Amino acid sequence: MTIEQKRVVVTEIPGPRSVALQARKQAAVSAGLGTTLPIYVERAGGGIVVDVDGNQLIDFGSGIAVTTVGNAAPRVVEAVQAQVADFTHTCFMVTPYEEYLAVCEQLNDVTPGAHEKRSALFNSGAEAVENAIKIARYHTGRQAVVAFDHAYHGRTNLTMALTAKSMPYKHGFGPFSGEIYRVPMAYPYRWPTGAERCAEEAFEQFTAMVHAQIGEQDTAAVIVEPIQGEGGFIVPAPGFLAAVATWCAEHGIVFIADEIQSGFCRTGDWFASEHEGVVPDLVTTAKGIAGGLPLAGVTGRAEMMDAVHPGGLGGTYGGNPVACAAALGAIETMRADDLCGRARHIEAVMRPRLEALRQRFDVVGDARGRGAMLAVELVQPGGKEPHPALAARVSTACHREGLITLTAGTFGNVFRFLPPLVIGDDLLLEGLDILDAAFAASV
Ligand code: PLZ
Repeated sequence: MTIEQKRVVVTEIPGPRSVALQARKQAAVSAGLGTTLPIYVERAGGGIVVDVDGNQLIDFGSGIAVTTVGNAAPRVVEAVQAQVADFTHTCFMVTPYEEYLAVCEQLNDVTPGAHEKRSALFNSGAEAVENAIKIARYHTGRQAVVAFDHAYHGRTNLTMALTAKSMPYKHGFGPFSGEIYRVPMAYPYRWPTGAERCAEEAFEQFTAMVHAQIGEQDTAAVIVEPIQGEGGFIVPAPGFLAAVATWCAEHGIVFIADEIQSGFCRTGDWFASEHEGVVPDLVTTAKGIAGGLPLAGVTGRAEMMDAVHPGGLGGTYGGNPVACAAALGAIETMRADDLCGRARHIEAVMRPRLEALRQRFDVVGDARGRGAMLAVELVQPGGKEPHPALAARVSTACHREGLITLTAGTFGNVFRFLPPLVIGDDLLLEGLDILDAAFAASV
């Protein structure tokens, strides 16, 4: 069923039905699961999410960068319906099926680099990251893994160790997996000596720390998000990623790009690494890959991916046939509808408006990102002290008007935008108007 691409607010947000469901949630669901915006969803498509009270909200979140092709995207629906009627599971490790192969072929094709590649499929981003680390350790025979400040890689034990932020991700959940080391990120806006010096100095610190604290010969992998997601949409200073990747290659260290949030057309390229001219050894993918069905992948150099003994990788559900069918429908949509081009168009529409916000309000310290992965960082007046309270106020104001927005950042002070790439310009502009008004009312 197609949904009219129009914002409609008919009750307070959340409305009475959503409020009742949220009360049921409290009685039935672990309190450990938070809610950004407690409207309960009935249907969604294009740039609109319809709730149980009949409100139609503009979607600037895509379920955290997942519904890149839109919710219930036609090619995804068609592929899933056909597959679910044929068979739903056999376990790829027991009796395999072609859809899994086709997704791996697509991943080998669309990820950066023309070298020989192999892929393996999993269920979630965190599981893909876990497996990328397993493969890197196996291939190198080394143990240490280097991650960056502001990194987010997941909520499982190993990926919590890789994730930088304590609250809410790590607090109380230790002890964490060993042999994980953290180095500073080349974060231009907050680099102590200024953005100009950021790439060079961050690279110097990175090499010095790995050399002194771990030893290159003991380092299995460096893992990095080419644009950091949960950590605040931090775009590393230009040249930094390429320098790290080159240095890793010189020392036999596996360079892993975590493209789980930034991949699949989100930043205007198939993968964010491309913009920096970086060819990672291993790439982790999830989120946008399958239009909302749970699927994740590790793709990389054949000699690394094939190093592991048969049976060393796997899982009951990894590469489930229905999720694979969805991925094939989603990837076809990205190609046929040039969603990378759409992401660049969204940037062309949104960036000037975010830049205008920065000019107008001194509490908007930075406007950044790429493609349809954009953000503003909010700070206290007259300085750079993070301003999470303002981010919360602007969020609430947007939500009340029927605009789904997300925050992010180590300090909770980043307002991020991840619209589905199929959103229409009119909804995009209306969302930006709501944002403007929310800032004007909240600052
Ligand atoms: N790597 C770069 O962005 C997931 C987390 C939401 P999973 N980000 C959204 C939350 O609060 O749990 C993510 C990511 C990057 C890994 C992951 C983990 O992916 O599919 O959530 O396991």
